[in-house]
Amino acid sequence: MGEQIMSELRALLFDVDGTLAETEEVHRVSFNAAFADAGLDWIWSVDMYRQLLAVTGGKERILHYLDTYRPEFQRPAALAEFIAGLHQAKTRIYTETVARGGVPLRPGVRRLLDLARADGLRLAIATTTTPDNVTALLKASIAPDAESWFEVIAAGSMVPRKKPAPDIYFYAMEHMGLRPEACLAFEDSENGLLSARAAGLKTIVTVSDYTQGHDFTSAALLLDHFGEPGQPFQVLSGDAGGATYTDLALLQRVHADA
Ligand code: XBP
Ligand code: MG
Repeated sequence: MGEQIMSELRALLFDVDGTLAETEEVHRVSFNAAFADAGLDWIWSVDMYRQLLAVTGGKERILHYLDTYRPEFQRPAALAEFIAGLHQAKTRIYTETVARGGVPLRPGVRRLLDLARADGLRLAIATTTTPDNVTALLKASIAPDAESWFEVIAAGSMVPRKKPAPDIYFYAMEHMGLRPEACLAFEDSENGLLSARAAGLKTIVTVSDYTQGHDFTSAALLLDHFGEPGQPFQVLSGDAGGATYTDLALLQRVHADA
């Protein structure tokens, strides 16, 4: 029987969109504003965007939209540059929107970050979104110095393959010098869960507005949100041991469970 590697919990690796905050609706509105500013009649409805989120990465998502829904669109010769320009415009709109505030953290996120920092747990970000988007959200929704709370902010095209590939999680752990056994990942989507699991990480999932109905079979614990003392979470699958909100004891329990 191989020796079971039992590491202590050293680090928490957080996804961003849908996990730290319900940002995808702001992304969707920003995409539509960029399309309109470019004189394009592309409008991504909520239902359309829910489908498009199967593809991670905004530039990849735009190409997927053209391939799948707009075969008639007269593609410019320099298509990659055209898409990159649209995406840069979208990112500017998104970051300006987020910087104005009004995109709150999801329940329990701030409390969990504060508990982790007080306990000496190391923190990292592992996200598909563009780094500028992370900066805008952390500064506006957590604290002006919040970027320094995270040892690594692994984001977007820092890796060759986006989620569901594990690359972004490997990148974060490599920069922290940690093995997956010493970490927990936090995600909101099927692609994110697949990515974290492929990197060998136990993962807690908090379902978000756009990821209801995804396959979360391999989640160590599935919740509707992290909960607060006065706002109990709902356990959708897994064993929270009777806890009604996420605290370090629950994280330690999930991490220790086989
Ligand atoms: C979510 C994504 C991103 C965002 C849009 O990332 O897949 O593509 O939807 O951001 P995660 P960009 O859940 O891993 O945080 O347009 O910058 O890609
Ligand atoms: Mg996400």
